[in-house]
Amino acid sequence: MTCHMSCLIHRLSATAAVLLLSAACGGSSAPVVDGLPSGNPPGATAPVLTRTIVLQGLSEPWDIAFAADGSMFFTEKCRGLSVRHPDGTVTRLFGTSGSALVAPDLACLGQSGMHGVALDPAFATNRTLYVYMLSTLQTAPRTNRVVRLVVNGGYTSASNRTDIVTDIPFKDASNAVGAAGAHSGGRIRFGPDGFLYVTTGDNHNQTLPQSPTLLGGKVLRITTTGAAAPGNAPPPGFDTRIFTYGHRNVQGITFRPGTGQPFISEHGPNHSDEVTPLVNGGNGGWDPRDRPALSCPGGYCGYAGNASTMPMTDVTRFPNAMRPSWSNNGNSQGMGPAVFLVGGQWGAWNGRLAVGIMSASRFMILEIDAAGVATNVVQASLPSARYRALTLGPDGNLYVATDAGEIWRVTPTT
Ligand SMILES: [Ca+2]
Repeated sequence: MTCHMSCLIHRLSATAAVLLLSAACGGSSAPVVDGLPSGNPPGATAPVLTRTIVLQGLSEPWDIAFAADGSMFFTEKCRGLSVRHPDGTVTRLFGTSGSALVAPDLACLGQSGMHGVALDPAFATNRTLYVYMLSTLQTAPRTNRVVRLVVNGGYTSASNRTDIVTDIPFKDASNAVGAAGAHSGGRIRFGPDGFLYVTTGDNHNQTLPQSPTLLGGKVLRITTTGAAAPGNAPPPGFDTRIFTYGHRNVQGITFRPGTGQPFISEHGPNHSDEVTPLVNGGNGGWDPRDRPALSCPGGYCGYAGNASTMPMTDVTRFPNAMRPSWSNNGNSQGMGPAVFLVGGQWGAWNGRLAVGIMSASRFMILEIDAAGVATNVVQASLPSARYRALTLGPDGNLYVATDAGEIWRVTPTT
């Protein structure tokens, strides 16, 4: 399944078409100086992108993480965690049979399975990393977990498995609104504060997003042992691992250069995908509980209304809800991962937010002002694909995983 970098190269124009600004933006499209540390030089232009297929023939790759030496970890939803060595060979480290360390409890059902992967900030010395996975260790109901592992110096074995979060809800059975396994979230990333952020989903369960104690529909912020990060400020009575709540199915989390503020990307139902800057203790305003004005199969109203009657950010019920930077102009197009682009090699896109769209199969670049509002949204000229993972490599390039089983290297030149 390994494809050397020379096997397929497409040189693509990044000339981008300006799309409609979101109704949620309401701002001007004037350039904004947003205090990014590297700044964009006057006259910076959008980069030209060169796409190289790094791996192909994978089984639903879900996330990517790099060590500083260029070793590339990646997950496959139904197989587990592997690493691509700098010479291009691949070792299966943790997961189903054939992995160096087998996880007999790894389950794969619907949208769920092995999802996010993140390396410890001290990986170079402690060789520790983390994955998010569906586990059968708790049989009724099964749960999503965050699992900590240690990888040996040669990247050929994994050991010291410790499950640091074991109680993230999972949709164990189909119901009136969809299949089992839906809405598990699953992106994990270390923030610049050194804590691990874990995104979860609502499981098609009406009670989860606003629940103070159940961890679905949340962003967690935890230590490397799974404890609540000091400083988390959810409302009184909440599980203190909760950083923000009131989410639907958070697929991406990334940290703004210069400020460190986390931004998430989130699926909408039949409307309104959202990018949202997070505030510690904040409510994302998603509340799919039953209500008299709507007919809601199974009590889950998430699909029953529209952007007015079942908003992704319900400012009527929750006046202080965190406002999105951008919503998908009233549509849901399957918003997937997001990452801030960093470095002068990105030209005018340095500091902008890249967002992968899955069902609409496109790749978006958002310029976001100092207040967190998207002021300019363009579509990059990359091929149509279901963009599942976006990760910056230590080489300054962007790495992309697609549901078609490929991992791309996207190299910018200006
Ligand atoms: Ca929201």
